[in-house]
Amino acid sequence: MKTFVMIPTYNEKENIKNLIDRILKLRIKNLHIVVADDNSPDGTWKIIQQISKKNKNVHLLLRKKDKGRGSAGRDGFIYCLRHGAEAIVEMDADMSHDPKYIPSMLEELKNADLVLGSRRVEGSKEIGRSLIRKIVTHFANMYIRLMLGLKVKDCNSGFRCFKRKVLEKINLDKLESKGPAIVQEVLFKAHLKGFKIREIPITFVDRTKGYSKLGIPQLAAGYFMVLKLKFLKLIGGI
Ligand SMILES: Nc1nc2c(ncn2[C@@H]2O[C@H](COP(=O)(O)OP(=O)(O)OP(=O)(O)O)[C@@H](O)[C@H]2O)c(=O)[nH]1
Ligand SMILES: [Mg+2]
Repeated sequence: MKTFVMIPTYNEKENIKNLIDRILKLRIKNLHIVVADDNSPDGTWKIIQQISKKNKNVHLLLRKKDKGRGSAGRDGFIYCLRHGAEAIVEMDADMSHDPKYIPSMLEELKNADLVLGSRRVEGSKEIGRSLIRKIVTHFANMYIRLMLGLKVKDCNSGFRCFKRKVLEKINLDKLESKGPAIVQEVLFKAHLKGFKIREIPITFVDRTKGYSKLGIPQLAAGYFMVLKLKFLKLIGGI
């Protein structure tokens, strides 16, 4: 099965090489990696470019316009579909998502259309997160589940594995979120299309290198986007 791992990056020079090495070490057959980098000022893209020169399965998608976690994710997904991906794994570059779970996610894809690496099912763990951050995530998760009528336990997981047909069906060109709310938007749209979603437990480790791009403005924009999605659904806009 042709599999693409899609990683959005912004200023991840301390993490990206290590992450790519660890994914390649899994030696998964027919695996490609595409990194959607927004022309990071720290030169992350140069590192990816160098690796891609030596390894034809590593691809750099260098984006210079329409920056943001959301549009980078969208373009990354479009790249995967155009290059014939049958399964697509989405993950962060900051080492919070351990590549060791990729084989189990791909295995679970036999029983589902979308598999989430979840922090909220039996066997999940979170390491290194402050209490305040855990509380914020807990309430964000409750709010999203309630507003969007989602059944899954971890609505905020950016570590997940899609069958090609899920990304084909959700109309990537029409995604609203320019920022990190794309994670919830894609999940919501997959849910509305009736795809089967399953969660597998992961141990999530807070980033130790580089810095988080998720601040209060991004969180607020995310809450607003959830409201907007609910409204669009009510008026039949999605
Ligand atoms: N291309 C692109 N990638 C981004 C952008 N913002 C964040 N990312 C990447 O998206 C992933 C998640 O971003 P993080 O900053 O770790 O945010 P988070 O995981 O939601 O929040 P933390 O839990 O605090 O780390 C990382 O791989 C980032 O490098 C952006 O504007 N453009
Ligand atoms: Mg992170």
